Formats: sequence, C-alpha cells, structure tokens
Amino acid sequence: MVDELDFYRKMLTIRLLETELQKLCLAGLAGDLHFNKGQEAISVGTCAALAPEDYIVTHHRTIAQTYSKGTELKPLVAEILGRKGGTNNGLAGEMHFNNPAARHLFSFQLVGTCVPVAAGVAWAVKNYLREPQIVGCFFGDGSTSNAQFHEGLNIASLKKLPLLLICENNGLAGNIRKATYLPTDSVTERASAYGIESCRIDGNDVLSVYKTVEEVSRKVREESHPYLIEMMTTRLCWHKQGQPDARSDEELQELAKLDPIPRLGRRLADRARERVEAEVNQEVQDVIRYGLSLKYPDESVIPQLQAYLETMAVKD
Ligand SMILES: Cc1ncc(C[n+]2csc(CCOP(=O)(O)OP(=O)(O)O)c2C)c(N)n1
Ligand SMILES: [Mg+2]
Repeated sequence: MVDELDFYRKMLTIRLLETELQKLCLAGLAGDLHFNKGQEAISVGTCAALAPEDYIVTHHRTIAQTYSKGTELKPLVAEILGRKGGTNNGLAGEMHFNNPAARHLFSFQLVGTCVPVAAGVAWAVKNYLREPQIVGCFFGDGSTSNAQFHEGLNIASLKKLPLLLICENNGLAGNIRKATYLPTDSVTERASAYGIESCRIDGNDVLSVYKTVEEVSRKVREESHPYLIEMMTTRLCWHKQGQPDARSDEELQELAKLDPIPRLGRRLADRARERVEAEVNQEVQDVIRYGLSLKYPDESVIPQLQAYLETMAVKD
C-alpha cells in the first residue's frame, strides 16, 4: 500500500542512521562502510512493494536494503558496529550481512556475485521449495561489467527464474565514471541481449519505484521469468568512508537537487512531516547509543555459529 509518510520515515531513518554511522567511521569506531545517501528511494520503494515472504540478495551497499526489508534497527546497528547482538553476532558486518528471518539471504563484497547467487536462490524457490515467492537482487551499474552478472542473467533467462533484477544506476563504480565501464547507453540493453524484459525509471522517485515494482513483481511471480528494472539515481556521498569523493563540491551541490527525501517531503503536510522527523531523530540517537554500549563478540559465539550453519544445511 502507498503510505507516503511511512516511505518518508523509512528513507529518513536510513539517511540519519548513515549520517551517525559516518561520524563513527571518521572517529575510528566503525569500519569502512558504504552508504546509500541519495539512493534511499530504491530500497524503500522496492521492499515495500515486495511481499514480506519474498527474498532479497544484495551487493556491498546494503544498509538501506536490509533495513527496508524488515531487519530491526538494533540488530542491524549492532552488526554494523561488529558487536554481540548483531544479526550475525557482529562477525559479518556490512558486506556479508544476512538475516534469514527478514528473508535477506546474502550480501556480497565481491561486485557482481550477488546476481548468479540470486539466480540460484530463485531456481531453488521455484524448483526445490516450490514456493510462490520471488527473489529481488540489488546491484550497481558497475557490476553489470562483471562476468558474473552475465552468467546470472543467462541462466535466469534460460531457466525462466522468478528473479527481479534491481540495478541501482548511480553512474559511478566507486569513483570511476560510467564512460570507463559501460559501453552501452543503458543497462536495459544488456538485459535485452539475454531476452530479459526490462524498463528504466527514475529511482529517486519513491512512488514511481513502488508502483513499478508492484506491477513488475506481479508479472515475475505469475509468469515466472526474470525482469530487470534500471533505476536511475544519484549517490550523494563518498563511495566508502576511506575514500573521499572525486567529484567537485559544485557537482555534488547540483546533484543534491535530485535528493529523493526533500522531494517526497514537499508532498507531506508540515506537521506530520515534522513529527516524523523528530521521532526518527530520537530513534536513531537511541539506537546508536545502544549499539555502542554492546560488547564485541568472543569465542562464546562459536556454538551459535555452528548451530546456525546446521540450519542452513540442505536436508533431503
Ligand atoms: C569483483 C570485484 N572487483 C572489484 C571490486 C572493488 N569495488 C568495490 S565497489 C566497486 C564499484 C562498484 O560499482 P557499482 O556496482 O556501480 O556499485 P556502487 O558502488 O556504484 O553502488 C568496485 C569496483 C570488488 N568489490 N569486487
Ligand atoms: Mg554504480
């Protein structure tokens, strides 16, 4: 259901959370994180349109997706800070994060790897579990120049897998610009080469993201085939915290005009918007304080890890 205030709350939560986490990175209290500033509409709109039982697989820029898919803030922040109480006991961190309870199955540091793995999950959902769920896979435009992207699309097309491919096209791979890695005008052309239907939308408009994913995911579910949505977006932050931006301040100021959060905020009544802003601000401050109060993991997490790995084993 379209709930503009809820979309605003979620996008703002991601923005303020990442702002606080960045301060911790710069103070040496958190690792080398990848943030989503400017790209929040993609994960919030997509995950709101997916069913809660649908699965997601993500790339390295993953905080927004996992929060949008339903991971609670406390275990999320604990994990990002490498503490006990994190979804993965503080051992996975941002880029190897997963939370099966929210159906976020994997995230990958290696660019492109998420695509064939998501195709494998979609194969298992369709042919092994025989469930009606679909798999959403989030990846960047840079990863479409990686061999694994092509392998994943090839098999997804041949096997007619229920795979929704979400390309977050920010026109950058790290600090490198599109002309260096993307020889086609669009990523949709790459999907066409594999006979995969696709469309291109404004990924900074959360309402358009939601509506498109709602329509397309129905097709993917009912007709069982892959579909690629190229979501055009703007990263308004550094690629990662150890690597300051190669773009000029002027360019970033120009791009900030496309920020999805004030864009949605202008549609809301002032009082409701201000109330949400105050609540989110408080919630983020509280959860950061909570995260910093937690202990780092020790060897006591090993039996828990072993028990977890056993639950992952395929039983016939
Ligand atoms: C296989 C592999 N090669 C190189 C890297 C280094 N690397 C990390 S992020 C990145 C850029 C990825 O660009 P894109 O997929 O567009 O995602 P974005 O960072 O723009 O969200 C690269 C090359 C990596 N992580 N994995
Ligand atoms: Mg990119």
